Amino acid sequence: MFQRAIVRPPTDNFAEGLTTVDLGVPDFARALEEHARYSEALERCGLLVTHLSPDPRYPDATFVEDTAILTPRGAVLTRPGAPERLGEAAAIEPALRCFFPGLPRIEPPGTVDGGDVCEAGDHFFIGISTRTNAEGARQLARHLAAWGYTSAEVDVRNVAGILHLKSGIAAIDDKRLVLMEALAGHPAFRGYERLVVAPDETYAANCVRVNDALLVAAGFPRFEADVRRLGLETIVLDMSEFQKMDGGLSCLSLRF
Ligand code: CIR
Repeated sequence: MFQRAIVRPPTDNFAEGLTTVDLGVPDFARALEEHARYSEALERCGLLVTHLSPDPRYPDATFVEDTAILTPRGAVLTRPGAPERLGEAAAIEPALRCFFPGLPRIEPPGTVDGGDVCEAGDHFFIGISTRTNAEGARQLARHLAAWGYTSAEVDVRNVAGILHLKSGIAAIDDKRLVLMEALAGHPAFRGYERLVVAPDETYAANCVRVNDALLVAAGFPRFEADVRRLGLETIVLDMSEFQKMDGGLSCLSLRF
């Protein structure tokens, strides 16, 4: 069960962040509104939410998930793979140290974005992407192993249409995974119950299990219907403005 979350609302220069998609310029007022609804949803799931100040030095800083890996046994400060985002780890470090006094970090030349790390119970999938390199993945795996967790690497560099591993997968729990079609047959996911997302709904694969609920993005009716059949509370959230900046539901919070 999660008890807390950390979020950081977007800044008014949010549209200057990185993006690979061609969905238009995000509307700042609407992004703020969507972020507020998202934070409320976390509260509805029983979490105490820490709201950090918007940080105009980093237009992508609202995607706090990329800056740390939080587990019940310890946390690791990442080293984001995009040079423009490197400073975000130091920016969030003091807030994280309040909760995780021992906070090892990914050291150069390693890079890790939290969006590449998917926790499924005591096992972690670590994506190798344009943001997370092999050295970063190895360092993270060592920290996780020291805490008794296992991990497996999943190379997503040749998977079209996703920025991070978690753009294409999510763990509902330690036995059930949501997977984009292109990753459904990957050997790392053998043995799991798989909910496969149709290619035209791939964005929906980035859903987030928070206690008894699953947060899903609005606008993906087939995925939503499949999720409702799982019997979990389903909270549907508008993510239009964050999607324009390559962001999904998981990236907007750190949960622990
Ligand atoms: C970026 O390109 O880094 C941001 N615009 C989006 C980051 C999304 N983060 C995530 O999926 N964990």
